[in-house]
Amino acid sequence: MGFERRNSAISYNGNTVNGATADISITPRGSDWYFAVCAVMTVAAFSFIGLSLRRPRRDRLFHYITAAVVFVAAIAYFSMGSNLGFTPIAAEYSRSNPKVRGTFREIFYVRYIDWFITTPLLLTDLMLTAGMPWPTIFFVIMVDEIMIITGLVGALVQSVYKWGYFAFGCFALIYITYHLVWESRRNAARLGTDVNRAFLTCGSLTAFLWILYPIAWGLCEGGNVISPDSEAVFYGILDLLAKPVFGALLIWNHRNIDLARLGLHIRDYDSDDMVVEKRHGVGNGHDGVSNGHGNAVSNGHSDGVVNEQSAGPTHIPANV
Ligand code: RET
Repeated sequence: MGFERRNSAISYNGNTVNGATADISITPRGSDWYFAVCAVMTVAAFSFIGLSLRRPRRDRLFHYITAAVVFVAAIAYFSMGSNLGFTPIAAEYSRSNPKVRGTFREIFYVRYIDWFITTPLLLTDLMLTAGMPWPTIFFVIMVDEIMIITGLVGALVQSVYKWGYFAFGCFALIYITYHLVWESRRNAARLGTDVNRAFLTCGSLTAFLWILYPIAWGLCEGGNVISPDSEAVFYGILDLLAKPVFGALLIWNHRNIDLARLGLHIRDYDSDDMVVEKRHGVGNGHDGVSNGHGNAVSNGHSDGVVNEQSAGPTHIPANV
């Protein structure tokens, strides 16, 4: 190509791990792509945090959940770009295509660690938007964790039994999809047109994308049909859509939705009547809807200790 390739992560970290050498593995181009996705995730993470600072602390729930998702993804993508976070696994199927010919395929288990942390957060984002009760959210997350772990174990198994794990994972995904497209959708529809629109936008994106993940798995870790570089692109595009794009849509759609309408009653010291009452002699006039700067000063620990005697029904406006 006429220029010196500077990404030497693969030669640096090598393909030999746990006593085996992955001969079906990413090339420097795959590594470049992983690093590029890492960069996008990082920029998205700081953007979501930046946006959160424009809101009062008690309105930042969706910013924080979504920022956590992309921070975790950024680190997973850093690992994969660096040719780390994988183990060589003997491929069940030997292919003649030179791109996937070989004995040991590079299996990135770090992907599943990422998903184990981030998919419950994405489901929380969605199901809180739909105003679902927490026991339902809890159980759907448990099923989600079964899905991710069966995918991981299946990817690490080299015999045909890997498809058994895959099948468990697919059942779990069917259950999750049912909850999103049926139960949560119906619940969101009752909460108003703007909540409904927020849920439909993000929920349908999720339902569509999540179904593509097992297809990618079948072609990559499962069937060894497409190369690790193509695997990087396939999962990479899915992850970009499912995390930063999903997150931006979610945060945008939530801009005018009061969390109380979703059944979320979040209190902040600045808007807590009892605390304001105690403090108001000090003349500290922070209002709950200010930009959040200076909140750190106003939530001194002495304020946090609520004086039982003052816990009467007196309502003093937060912005006295
Ligand atoms: C696996 C294999 C086992 C069967 C199924 C899977 C589904 C995975 C999904 C992953 C979603 C990941 C997301 C990541 C965040 O960005 C584990 C591939 C059904 C749906 C959304």
